[in-house]
Amino acid sequence: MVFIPCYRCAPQVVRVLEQFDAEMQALVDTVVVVDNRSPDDTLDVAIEKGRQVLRQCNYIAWRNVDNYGLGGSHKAAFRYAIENGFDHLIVLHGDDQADIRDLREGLKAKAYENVDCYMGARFMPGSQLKGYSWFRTFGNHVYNLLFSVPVLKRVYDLGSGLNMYKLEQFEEFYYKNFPDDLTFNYMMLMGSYNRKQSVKFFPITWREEDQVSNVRLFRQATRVLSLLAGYFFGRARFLQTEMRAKPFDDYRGDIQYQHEASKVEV
Ligand SMILES: Nc1nc2c(ncn2[C@@H]2O[C@H](COP(=O)(O)OP(=O)(O)O)[C@@H](O)[C@H]2O)c(=O)[nH]1
Ligand SMILES: [Mg+2]
Repeated sequence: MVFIPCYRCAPQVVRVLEQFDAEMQALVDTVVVVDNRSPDDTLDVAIEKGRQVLRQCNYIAWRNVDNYGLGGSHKAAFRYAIENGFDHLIVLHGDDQADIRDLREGLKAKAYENVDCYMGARFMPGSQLKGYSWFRTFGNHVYNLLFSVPVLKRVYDLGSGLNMYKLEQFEEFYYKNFPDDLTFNYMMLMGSYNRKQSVKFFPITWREEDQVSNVRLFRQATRVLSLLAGYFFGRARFLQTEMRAKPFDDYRGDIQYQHEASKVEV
């Protein structure tokens, strides 16, 4: 199952859905657009585009029941995928910074088979950055190194917009208390290393064109440092603490549209 988190990215999600050429659609089973209650027409645009272009795979578009943030959207997608018997979950950001086609060779070669977390990386040999500022690139390298210390493994990205997870490892909802905001990925990665899951990075392309980043850089940078310190000193105990500003009992979406492969009415 491919999960596409979206928040106010109508112009970009159209291009994301266009990334799914016939071969890509055949390589996946179901594409799920998860709209985190965007105030604009992101969901409508995604429904219309998906209806047109995703003919060879199943397609679902839902609106989160509440405003769960990016991390909470992940939780909703993981739970849905597990409840519906999927074996792998691919995360592809809805703002068209990453490209699903960077997974094509990996999917064909089943490179994910003996890996729990197959992570797209923007900062490793073979990665390509287009329009990404030197300042953010530098900052990312520093943070990757800092997070490499407690896990004793080389971290090439703390959370890009293209990742693949083996769901068997995520059936237990141990990540429920992880942050619901954009720092979710950092804790998810620390959690994976802490649980001795196998993590493998692969190089991706990443572009910054008309995307509006919702990351408030310095606020997030300090928040992330405090999470790192928490993990460094607390390890498993820290990972069990409540990291959400506003905890939810469950994470669900209201399906607004769905169709099955090649049963599209036009
Ligand atoms: N900021 C933010 N992004 C969300 C949310 N829900 C889903 N997303 C999506 O998460 C992705 C990453 O967010 P973005 O602001 O681009 O972060 P960045 O790429 O790390 O700078 C985008 O595809 C958003 O559309 C949310 O509640 N807040
Ligand atoms: Mg983005």
